[in-house]
Amino acid sequence: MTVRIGVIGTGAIGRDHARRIQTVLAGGEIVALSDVNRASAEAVRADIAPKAEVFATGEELIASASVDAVLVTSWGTTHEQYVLAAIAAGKPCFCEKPLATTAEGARRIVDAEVKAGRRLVQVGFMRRYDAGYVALKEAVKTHTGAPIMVHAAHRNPTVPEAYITPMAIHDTLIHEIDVFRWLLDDDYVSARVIFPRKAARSHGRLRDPQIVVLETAKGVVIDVEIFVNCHYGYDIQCEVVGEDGIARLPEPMAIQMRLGAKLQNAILTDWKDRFVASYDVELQDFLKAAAQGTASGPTSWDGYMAAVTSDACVAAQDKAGEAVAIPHPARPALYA
Ligand code: NAI
Ligand code: ISE
Repeated sequence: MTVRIGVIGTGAIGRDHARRIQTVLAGGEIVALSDVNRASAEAVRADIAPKAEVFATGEELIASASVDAVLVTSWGTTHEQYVLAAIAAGKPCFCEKPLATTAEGARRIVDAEVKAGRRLVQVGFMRRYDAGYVALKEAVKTHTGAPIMVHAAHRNPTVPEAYITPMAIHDTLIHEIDVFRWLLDDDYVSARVIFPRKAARSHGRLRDPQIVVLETAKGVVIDVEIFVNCHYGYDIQCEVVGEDGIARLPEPMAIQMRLGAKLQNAILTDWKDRFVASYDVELQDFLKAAAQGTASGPTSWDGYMAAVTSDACVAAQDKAGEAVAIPHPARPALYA
């Protein structure tokens, strides 16, 4: 079966996901596009999916009988309305992170899906599909002994002017929030945020870099440096310290060169290249489940728990290093 897909939000990642569904993956076809900037949807149709219909609104796209499943790749603040509409229409929905920019919004999605009685939502936490993180999880499970600490860094070379201090949490750290919960099979109990001096390349509404310290229910302490004006490249680092040893996330493959009296390894600059393989695998997983009228992979519950943690981290940004407690709501049976 070919799953007929509609894409809402045809910017950087919407366009890239449309490309992979049209040209890389099996079992899906882009039949519908929508963007508040109609010209962007038209451009994706022209370049990638010439047979697709362009809809004036995301809601019309979701309601269309020609659409079986939906990709929500618009700005984070707009995800909730489209995911709720897809659930109401009974259509599988892949939603880019964050599921919603607040825990309240993510909870409404959980409640709607629970009411629908079946999984319809996959959240775009692609790191769970990354070969490096999968190998790291296996190494932690079988070799390092029980984890004690995690040291991590999430560095972007630059971000747009519209990217402001809380986005370092719900747009960027959200990946670490989800992947460490999965990697450690644990939940968070508190968050602290520490600000070093502001980097010169940052702008007025962005305090960058920042260090987030998360503590888990099992007592693991995780420190994550978020530095989104690091200038030199797109760099994701992670080291798990266990009772018996240490495991590190592998570096992306790069040819090592001896040139001009230097030993060199190129560093990537774009998230699109760093996680290209994991985006392919996560969306193939989505297409497979959508063909059965359901969803798999990271759940709305995972999206909600990430949002609960992210709310606490945003609150902690104003607490001068003080810890903010992270609640543990009861998990509905649908996500057992
Ligand atoms: P972008 O700004 O390049 O594209 C977003 C598009 O959504 C724009 O074309 C915009 O006009 C459109 N849009 C905004 N509001 C809309 C609405 N109400 N209805 C329809 N269209 C709307 O942003 P980008 O980088 O593509 O990010 C989109 C989403 O994907 C964000 O939630 C972001 O966090 C997520 N993302 C995830 C990544 C990952 O690694 N998993 C990487 C990059 C983005
Ligand atoms: C972007 O939206 C992503 O999701 C990237 O993976 C992340 O590294 C970046 O910081 C976000 O802005």
